[in-house]
Amino acid sequence: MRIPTVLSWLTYTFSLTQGFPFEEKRILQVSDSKLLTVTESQKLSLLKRGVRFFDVTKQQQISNTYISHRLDDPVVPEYKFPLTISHSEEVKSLTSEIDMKYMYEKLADFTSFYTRYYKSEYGLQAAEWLSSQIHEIVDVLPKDLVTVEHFDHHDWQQFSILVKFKGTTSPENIIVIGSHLDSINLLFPNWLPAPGADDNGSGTITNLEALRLLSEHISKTGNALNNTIEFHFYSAEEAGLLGSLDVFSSYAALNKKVVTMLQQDMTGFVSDKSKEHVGVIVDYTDVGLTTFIKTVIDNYLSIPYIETECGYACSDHGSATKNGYPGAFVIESEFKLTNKYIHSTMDTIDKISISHMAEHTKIVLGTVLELGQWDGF
Ligand SMILES: *[C@@H]1O[C@H](CO)[C@@H](O)[C@H](O)[C@H]1NC(C)=O
Ligand SMILES: CC(=O)N[C@H]1CO[C@H](CO)[C@@H](O)[C@@H]1O
Ligand SMILES: [Zn+2]
Repeated sequence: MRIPTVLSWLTYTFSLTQGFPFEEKRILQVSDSKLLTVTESQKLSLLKRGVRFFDVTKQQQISNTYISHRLDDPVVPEYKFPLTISHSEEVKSLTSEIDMKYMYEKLADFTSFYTRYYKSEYGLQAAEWLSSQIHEIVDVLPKDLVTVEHFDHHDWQQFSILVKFKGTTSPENIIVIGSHLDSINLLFPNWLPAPGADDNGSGTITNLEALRLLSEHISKTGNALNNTIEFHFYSAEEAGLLGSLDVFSSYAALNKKVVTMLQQDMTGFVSDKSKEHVGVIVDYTDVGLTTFIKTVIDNYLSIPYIETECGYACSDHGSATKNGYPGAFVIESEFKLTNKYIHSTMDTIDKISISHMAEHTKIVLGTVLELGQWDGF
């Protein structure tokens, strides 16, 4: 007897229930070799069941004019990453300035939006608020050192935000630090609140604090780093990584050379303080880059890491990989111990450990300063 896989069962179920006839069809990639065509409401029920995917509707529509069902993703080049750290003093002096009070206040503000759902007016307002915070941080720097760009997605209003520090000697090498700014309430995304403190407000604020300290560092030295550093805050992650897919497919079309993409998503929940650790994701991530990230954790954090897996298309680093760029992801803990309140009204700030988020900020600062000055790409 052939045991049906979950996916063939899902495909079968969807062939029976066609959804509302007027609903827009979406094309979802649920594994390396499998596409599904579903309606918006079917897409939501998949999310509710915890199925993760890339929503490749836009990419498929573009590529279908050339080839049908393009599933062959570009191969990720094997870049050389440092095996040891070499900027210890610089990194430690910056991480000693991490300001947990600032992080708490910003997370409180960010989670006070009713929802950050990408199709809602609140979601747009949250993006605008974040953009104003970023401007406050970087506007003190000379204009030629940094730019802030609103990446317009055309099909929905909430934009992604790209902050770019152009490299001094090798600007073509791009190091991306990512997080997503949207949140979702899976029960009724259009109606119910979604504070999204951990998912994924925590990742956004973790990166905002790293951005603040990097800007201070650059302002002191008067120079950007050798390689380009970009902080990306993506719209619409919760709807099938729509925002980051849009950004990285446009980078690939422009032949940009992204040498690192490090994602921060869910950085603030600690289930057992006596065994506090971070979770290094080892499935669907780049081996060389992930090995380097472990070196950063060993050297700069006060807690250890545990290797863990999060499945196909589990966060925005997947969009980088899908476009031929090395991706890595560090989450708040071993996957089975992560926050169970996400995607609901209960994902609130009282369950968040700011000092744990600060540990994640150290990962970002270590990565940025070490790789920003690495000449091996
Ligand atoms: C990196 O930048 C520093 C400071 O601008 C410069 O002195 C150094 O030569 C650069 N390194 C490389 C490999 O270009
Ligand atoms: C991958 C991961 O654990 N990230 C969290 C934030 O968003 C994604 C998408 O909803 C979820 O899988 C996680 O809850
Ligand atoms: Zn989520």
